[in-house]
Amino acid sequence: MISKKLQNIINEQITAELWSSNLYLQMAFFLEKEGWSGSAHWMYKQAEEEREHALDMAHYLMQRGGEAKVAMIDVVPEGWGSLLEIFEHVYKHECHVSELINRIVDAAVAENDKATQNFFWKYVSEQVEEEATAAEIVDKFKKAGEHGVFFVDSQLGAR
Ligand code: OFO
Repeated sequence: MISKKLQNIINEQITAELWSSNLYLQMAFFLEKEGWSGSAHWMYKQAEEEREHALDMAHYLMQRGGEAKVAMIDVVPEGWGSLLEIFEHVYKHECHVSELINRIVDAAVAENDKATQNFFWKYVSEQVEEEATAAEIVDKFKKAGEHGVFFVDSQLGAR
C-alpha cells in the first residue's frame, strides 16, 4: 500500500498533468484560430497525452491501494504573439514538469518505495524526450524565417 505522503504528491501531479493538458488545449485553440493547423494538431495531441498521463498516474495510485483525486484546476494563460513564443513556452513548461517528476522520484527514494520509483522513472525518461522535442521545434522556428514557418507548421501536422 502506498503511503499517504506519496499519495498526496502523486495527486498533486495528477492535477499538474490536467493543468498541462488544459494549457496545451488553450494553445491549440489559439493556433487553430490563427490558422496554424499543423501546430494546432500537434498541440491537440499534446493535450491528449497529458490527460493520459493523469489517468495513468491515477490507475497506478489505485493499484497500490491509494485514492486518486481530481482537484481544482487553475485557469491557464492565453494569448501568445508568435509560433516561436508559444513553443518557447512549451519548452519552459516541460522543464518545469521535469522538476516535478524528479521531486516524486526523490520522495519515493526517501521512502524506499521501489514500485513508485520504477513507475516514475519512465516519466523521467519521457520528460527528457519532451524537452528535446520542444527544444527542436523552437530551434526550427528560429531558423525558419518568414516563409519557412509555413513548412515547419505543416511538418508538425504530421505528428
Ligand atoms: Fe506529462 O508529460 Fe510532459 O508534461
